[in-house]
Amino acid sequence: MSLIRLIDLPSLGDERGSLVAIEANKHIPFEVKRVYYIFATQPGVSRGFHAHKNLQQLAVCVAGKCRMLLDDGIDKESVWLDSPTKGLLIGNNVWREMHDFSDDCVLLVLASEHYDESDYIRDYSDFTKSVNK
Ligand code: T46
Repeated sequence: MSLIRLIDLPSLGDERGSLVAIEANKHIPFEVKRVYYIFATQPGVSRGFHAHKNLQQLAVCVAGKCRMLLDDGIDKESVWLDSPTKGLLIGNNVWREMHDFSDDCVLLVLASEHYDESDYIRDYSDFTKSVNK
C-alpha cells in the first residue's frame, strides 16, 4: 500500500474565485483539535525529521509548494504538495520531512491532537527501532 494518501479537497469556486472547506469526519477521517501553518521558510531549509506515535494530520499547501517525504521505516515516498485542493493524510509512525519550500509556501496542517512534545520521535534510529519491533 502506498504511503501517500491524497485527498482531493472540493473547490467551491464561482466567478469570484475559489473556496475550499474541510469538514472533520467528512473530508478527513478525524476530529480537528489543532491547526498550525508554516510559512516564510528560509531558502534551502528543510523541516520535519520526526514521526508521531499518536497523531493524524492533513497537510495542504494553501499557497506555493513543498515536497513531503514519508518513510515507514521500510519504504520512502515523496510527493509535491502544490495545490490548495491537494491534501495529504499523515498517520502514526511515519517519518516525515518537508523539503524544497517555495518562497511563497504556506503549509497548513490540521491535527487530531493538541500539541504534545512527548508524542514526537525525533531520532531516526529510535524511529526505525519502534516500527521494526
Ligand atoms: C509535523 C510537521 C508536518 C508548538 O508549540 N505547537 C505546535 O502545534 C507545533 C506544530 C509546534 N510547536 C513548536 C515546537 C517547536 O518549538 O514550534 C516549534 C517548531 O516545531 P517543529 O520543529 O516540530 O516544526 P516542524 O516543521 O519540523 O514540524 C511540524 C510539526 O511539529 C509536526 O507535528 O508533522 O510540521
